[in-house]
Amino acid sequence: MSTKKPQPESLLRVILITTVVSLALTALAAYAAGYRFWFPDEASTVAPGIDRVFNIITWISIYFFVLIVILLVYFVIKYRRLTPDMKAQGSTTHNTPLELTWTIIPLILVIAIFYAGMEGYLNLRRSPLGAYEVHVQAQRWSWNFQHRNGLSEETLLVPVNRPVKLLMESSDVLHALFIPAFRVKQDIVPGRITTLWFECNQPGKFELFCAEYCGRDHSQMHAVVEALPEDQFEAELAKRADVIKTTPPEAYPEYVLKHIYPRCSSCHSLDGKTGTGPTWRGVWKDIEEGNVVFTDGTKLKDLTGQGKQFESPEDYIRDSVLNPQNKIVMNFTGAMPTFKGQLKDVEIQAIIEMFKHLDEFDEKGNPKPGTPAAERAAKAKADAAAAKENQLK
Ligand code: HEC
Ligand SMILES: [Cu+2]
Repeated sequence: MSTKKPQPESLLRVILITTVVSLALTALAAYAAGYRFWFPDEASTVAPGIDRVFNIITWISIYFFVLIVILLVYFVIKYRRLTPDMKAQGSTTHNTPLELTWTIIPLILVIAIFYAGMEGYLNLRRSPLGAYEVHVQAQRWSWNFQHRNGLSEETLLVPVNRPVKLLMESSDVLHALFIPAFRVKQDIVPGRITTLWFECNQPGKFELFCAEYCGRDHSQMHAVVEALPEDQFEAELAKRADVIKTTPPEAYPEYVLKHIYPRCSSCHSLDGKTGTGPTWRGVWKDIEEGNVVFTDGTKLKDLTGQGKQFESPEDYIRDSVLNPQNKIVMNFTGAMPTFKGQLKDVEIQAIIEMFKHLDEFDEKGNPKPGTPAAERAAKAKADAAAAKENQLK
């Protein structure tokens, strides 16, 4: 049997045909898959550009994958060993046009990809002048977003069609703020302020994650970005900053469970289960009676009273929130971050009220039937419905 040495011309023809076939296959797949089928909404000004670069790189990779696999299979079959005594043949060692082609085309491609990537990167690093600034505090395991008017929340309220700049700090370990719909992500490093900017282009609610997965509960650091049209944004900002002021003291427990507890919930449960921190179920009784024991063997009872470390049980709660490292509860570690500078005096007041009335709420933080809290909730619901009715008229 005569074994022909492959001719460079026939090889070139095969490669050319395969190239065209795989290009056609890739184009067909790209068309069938639809544009950005694997992504959430493009809700920021930079999102379309980032998706474009991502898609181009992905489809180039898919194209070369198809091309190489087809050629590979073709060559494996065509040049297989036909008989046991068949000898391996010498192959073409050099083909200048072919080598130039596979050097120059990829070179052009990677330069284009680098240019597109660098342009997008530089744009993301430099925030536009006059951006609306929000201070972000990341800590184990929650977010706090602080606005200039004093509003401090675990939801990130932002205006639509206006650049927003986040000034981000961490109270403890590395975190990373990631808003998939905006296609932005930035590490937060303890001891320095990192920044991130975006311009949201549509009203709505978007997910915010911590993308730093080296630690226990970064995956629990969910938050929501709420984007409002500029005119509504200012009004809502003012309204929310004042909610605690307009909340009557008897409604403090539900205020805390709704607005402050999300910042504590990753460590403190309401259902009696021990987490990173002690559960809050029934804890007021222990605090009031001084039955809390600390790691150094001291008992709260012996530390509470006039002139002692804690003036009163209430003072112990206040101190636990502001100086959590002061006294560590037995069987726990000093994992709690301080909330100094984040919670106003009135909010700490409210937290103390919440502890005292927690038995009126179930393990989800909803008022139990028949309690004053349930009556207030029913009344608030009726008021809201009436207000809506009025608005419709
Ligand atoms: C990262 C986890 C974590 C978060 C978040 C957290 N705590 Fe704690 N907390 C702890 C741990 C651990 C302890 C027990 C050790 C200690 O005494 O510091 C504790 C203890 C306390 C105590 C004393 C309880 C007792 O049984 O004596 C209070 C009060 C408290 N936390 C309130 C809060 C409030 C209010 C928030 C939210 C605004 C909060 N904590 C957020 C971890 C956390
Ligand atoms: Cu984190």
